[in-house]
Parts: sequence; C-alpha cells; structure tokens
Amino acid sequence: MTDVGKKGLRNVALVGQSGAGKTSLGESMLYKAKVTTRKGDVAKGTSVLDHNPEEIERKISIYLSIAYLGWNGKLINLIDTPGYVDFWGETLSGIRATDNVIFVLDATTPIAYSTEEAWEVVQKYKLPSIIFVNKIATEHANFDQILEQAKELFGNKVAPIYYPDGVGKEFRGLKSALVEDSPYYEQLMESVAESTDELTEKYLTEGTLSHEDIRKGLREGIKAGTIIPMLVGEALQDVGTEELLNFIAEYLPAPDELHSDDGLYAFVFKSRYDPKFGMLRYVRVFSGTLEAGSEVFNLTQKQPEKINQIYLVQGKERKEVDQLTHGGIGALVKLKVTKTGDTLASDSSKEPLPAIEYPTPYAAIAIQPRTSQDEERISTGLGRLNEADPSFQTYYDVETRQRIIKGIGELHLNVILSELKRNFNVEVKTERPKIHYRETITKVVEVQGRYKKQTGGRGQYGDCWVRFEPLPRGQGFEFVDKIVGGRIPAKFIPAVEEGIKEQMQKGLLAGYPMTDMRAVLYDGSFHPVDSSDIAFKVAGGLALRNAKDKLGLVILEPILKVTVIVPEEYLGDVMGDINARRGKILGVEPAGKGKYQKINALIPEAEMYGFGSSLRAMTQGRASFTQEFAHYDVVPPQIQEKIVAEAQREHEEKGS
Ligand SMILES: Nc1nc2c(ncn2[C@@H]2O[C@H](COP(=O)(O)OP(=O)(O)OP(=O)(O)O)[C@@H](O)[C@H]2O)c(=O)[nH]1
Ligand SMILES: [Mg+2]
Repeated sequence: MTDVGKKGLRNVALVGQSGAGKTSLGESMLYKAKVTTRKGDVAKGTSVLDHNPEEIERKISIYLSIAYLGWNGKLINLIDTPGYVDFWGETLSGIRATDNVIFVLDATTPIAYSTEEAWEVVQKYKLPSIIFVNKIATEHANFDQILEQAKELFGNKVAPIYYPDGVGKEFRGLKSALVEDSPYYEQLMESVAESTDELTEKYLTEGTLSHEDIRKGLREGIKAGTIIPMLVGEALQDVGTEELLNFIAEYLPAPDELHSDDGLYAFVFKSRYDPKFGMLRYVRVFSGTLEAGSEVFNLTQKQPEKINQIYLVQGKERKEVDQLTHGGIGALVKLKVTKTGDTLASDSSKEPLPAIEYPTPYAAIAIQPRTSQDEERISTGLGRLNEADPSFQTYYDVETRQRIIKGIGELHLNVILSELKRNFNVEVKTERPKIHYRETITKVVEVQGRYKKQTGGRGQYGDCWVRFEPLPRGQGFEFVDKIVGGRIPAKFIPAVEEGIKEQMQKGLLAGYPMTDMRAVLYDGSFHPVDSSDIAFKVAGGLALRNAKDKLGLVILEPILKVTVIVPEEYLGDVMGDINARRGKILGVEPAGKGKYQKINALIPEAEMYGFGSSLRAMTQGRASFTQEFAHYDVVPPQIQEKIVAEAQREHEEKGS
C-alpha cells in the first residue's frame, strides 16, 4: 500500500477552526480505509491523530499529526492541524508540508476569523483547496448559510459537489450536484468553464458542458485554484467520508503535478520528541528521493547531514521504510544538525526554502523554580520543548529578574507548563511578568550637588549645579555641558554625567530607571588637590537625589497598540472589556470578508494580563488580536501610589 509511486500519492491537510471536526473527519477517513478497526474518537480519548496526552486530556488538537491510508489504489497522506489559534505555529507547519488543503467548516456555527487567516496563508502558497462542511446532520445545521458565508470568504469559486437532502434532524442523505436537476449544476458548469480557455470557449458556444468536460475542468480548476469544491457530511457518523475520499483520489493533484522532480529537495516542517526515539524530524520531500543511510546536505545550516532510518508516521506509531519518494511525508531520527524549518538537498548549491514564520507570541508568564535543583530541569525541559515547538520564546529578564515564557495565548502557556511537569517532572510557581516601568520628571529644577570629605590625608571635593528638565516621551536622556570659564575642569565633566546616569538607573521613586529628561550642568567649583573623578561622580548623583522632592516625579508605563478583530455581535462586550483595562479606543472599522469589526486601541501592558482568555470567553473563540509596543505614558496617580507601595514592600522584604 505504501509503494504506490508518486502518481498515486495525494497529500492533504485538514485546516479550519477549532471544534469543526477536523480530527473526527480524519478518524472517519482512517476507519473507512480500514487503517483502524475501531474508529478513533476525540471525545473518548481514542483518537489516532490526537494521541498526545495533553490532547487526550483536553480533547482538542494541540500538535499537527500525520497519518496515511490507502484508497482506490492511491496513498493519501493526511495532516491534521489544530484549529485553536494558540497552536497556529503547528497549523502553519502543516500547511507548509501539504499539497492540498481541506477546509473543514462547521454547519452549526459561523466561520471564525481564524479560518480567514488560514485561507490567507493557503493563498500565499497557492494550495489547491476544497471545503468539507461538517455536522450537517447535527441540530442547528444550516447548509445555505454556511455556503453563503463560504462564498463571502473564499469567493464565488466555491461550488457544491454534494449537498444535503435536509439538514439537522431532517437529514436524509447526500445528493450529487453533478447531475442536471441539481440546483447547483448550472453554477458548477459556470465555475468549471473558467478553468481552461478550451472549456470557456466550449461553454460559450454550446451553452453547456458534458459530464466528461466537467470532470476534466474540475481537476484543472482545483489545481489552478479557480474552483473550490464543497463537500458535506457528518464525520461522527461517517456520512460523506467515502465521497470525500473518492473525491481526493480522483480530483486532487498529485505531488508531481505541482512540483518538478529533479534531485532531492526536502523540508523539515516539524520536530516531535519521542521518549524512545529522541527527536523525530518530520520531513516533506518536495523533489527527488530521500534514502535511508544516505548523505545529504542541510542547506539552511550549510552542513552535511547523515540520514539514518526513515519512518512513515501513523499517529504515534511508526513504520520503517527505505525511502521517501517525491511528495513523501515521513519522520527522520538522530539527525545531527537539522532543525525545524531546515531544507535538505542532494545539491549543496541550491537555495534553502524560507523558514516557517511563526507569529509573535504575546501571552507572557513568569516562572519560578520551587527548589534550586528544579532550575536545571526547567532549562533543559524548556529547551527541549522549544525545539519541538519554536512558536514560544523563553528568556531571563535581567531587569525584572524573572524567567519569562511567551506563548501565542494563555492556553499555549498552560500546555507548555503542563508538558514541563509531565515530561520533566518539574512544577513551577507562576506569577505575572513584572512590568518595565520607568520614572520621569515633570518639573524644571535647579539644584546643587556637593560632595566634600576632609578626614586626614587627601580629601575629596566635587561640586556641581545642575538644571533638570523634562523631555517629551521617548527622548531618553540628554546631558548638556554649559560650564564656562573652567568652573569645573573639562576632565571631570564626564564624571558628573556618569554620576547622574547611575542614579537615574536606580530611580528615585520606586526603583525604576529614569528617562525622558535633560540634565544641564551650568555651574560648580573644584579643589586643585582634592577634586577627582569619583568626587564629581558622587556630586552628580547627589544633585539628582537632592532634587527628588521638587522634580514632580511620575511613573511611566508601557502602552500597547492592540488590534482586535471581533464578530459584530460581540463588539460592545469587547469594547467594555478594553475600557475596564484602562484602554483607549482609537477607532472601529469593518474588517475581513465576514461580519467582523476591527478595534484599534491603546491598552497599558499592565492591564493586558489575561486579555486573550477573556476575549475567547466573551466571543466563543471567534475573535483574535495582535499587540505591539506603542509608547510610554504616565500612570494615573492612584496606580502610581500602588506601584510605589509595592516597591517599598519589596525593598523591605529584601532588606529584612
Ligand atoms: N454532532 C457532531 N459532532 C461532531 C462531528 N464531528 C466532530 N464532532 C464533535 O465536535 C467536537 C470537536 O471535534 P474535533 O474533531 O476534535 O474538532 P477539530 O476540528 O479537530 O478541533 P481542534 O482540534 O480543536 O481544532 C468533538 O466533541 C466531536 O465529537 C459531527 O459530525 N457531528
Ligand atoms: Mg483536532
């Protein structure tokens, strides 16, 4: 079954919003193709595709999963991707490895914005796509509505191939649209007519197309992306699964129809840690043949690599094979230099494929080890998890002295911590990441800093007059030397600046670095013997400290520019939540092809904690957001009080 040659291979990825039934559809396909004797079930934790303990526990896909099956003499490679936006990195990897995409839509709920985002990526790679409308026999299913929404999103090239005879409880069976009396026949013919010039011509002159023409046109149109066929079914009851498998085998393009075949060119699209095999590297062969035991070249790392065993992957199981031919998808083990996103080739002069562009992770959490022994396990654990999942980041924040993990969403973070516990046996304490507050001044103050010490031996003397002035946001620090007539010798002036900067670093109010201010050194005095760099440095710091009560000190907080895409009906709730987070709404405009609104807002970083979860809860997972640093702004007085009190408390704790 696995040796069908490249003509008999079809690669498909299941893509679409969470809960649409992608994994269930995959299980139904594996069952129909007799890969499984009992159908895997997500809800019962028996899924072949959702096999990771985290997935079984949470009943959702977290990682992309691959499987293969034989159908009508064809080998179909199946890539199941997660729909939760938190695991978008995996979805992107799956899209990179496939030739064809099956968008799984849910007939009982509107299309989510995440499906629009996936469609954008799929268009970028020009992948032939089809739609499977799932849950057609489930209560509240609405075929007409989902067809209309699909056309809004994917365009008029959406053409039903099957349609339901009744929906929900009334569902009686599937009907083919490929017959003259179907309500979709005319439209199908029109869509097909656009796939080649020859068919357009024929349709225009004859006013109709033969079944044979439609078949041919469908194949061509799918490959060219001018038609997106829509199939329909109920995965849980295996309704529509055989029709889908037949359709894939007959109409979707084989790898060699999409990619030329000249010499090895393969892409590592995912890594997965297996306790027995170590790091498994999932590879897609875009050209040539990958052979076990061969030497290849890693174009990304610019180093040779030895291929050891090669496996086909069936969920968590593997089967050893000698080679992967053109279009093949499998797993490699014990690779020395190769990582996710690398390109392997026989010819070292080729260009590597671009790496996978993961989204910027926004959700952050700080973790503390419970014991000192845990510290090492945490860093090895996170390192290994990060290798398998490059979509999260982890680093030590020197300013706040916290180890930070940044993930795509809070669910992503929960999974990472839970994996850490499960695989590396470490439980960590979590806390909110501390905010990088800044301090600044609001008033102009002229002040003296004078340092004088005369106790036996050589004394110390430094004396400066400094004018501190506020600067606009984002200007940082400016030092101006206005000394005339050598009142302070030039060689000591950098020391004054140094002293001011050191004190600024320590802050005056709550221990946060100071910024957006100018220090003008305009007068001072010195002693021919006792003056030194160190004395002037102390004097500089003293000047700033002496001005403390007159400077009108305030605390600045980082403000984020946040863009939220939300279905119209939730707009009010989301705007309310943003207001409650001290957010400022800059504007609201229509977005996407569906009924979405885009909110542009400024929200203090300190208030963003938990925003992702709250957004998901408010909108049933149908909203998404991005954020980026915008600027620093003054915190309101009552918040400043809190920050100062908190800093004092921490200071006392440390001191005692
Ligand atoms: N009624 C009904 N429920 C279904 C059908 N297909 C899937 N489900 C249920 O919907 C839920 C989600 O199904 P999954 O197959 O896990 O959905 P998914 O698209 O893989 O979701 P993610 O992995 O989170 O992206 C499960 O409880 C399934 O049992 C269907 O055809 N009818
Ligand atoms: Mg799934």
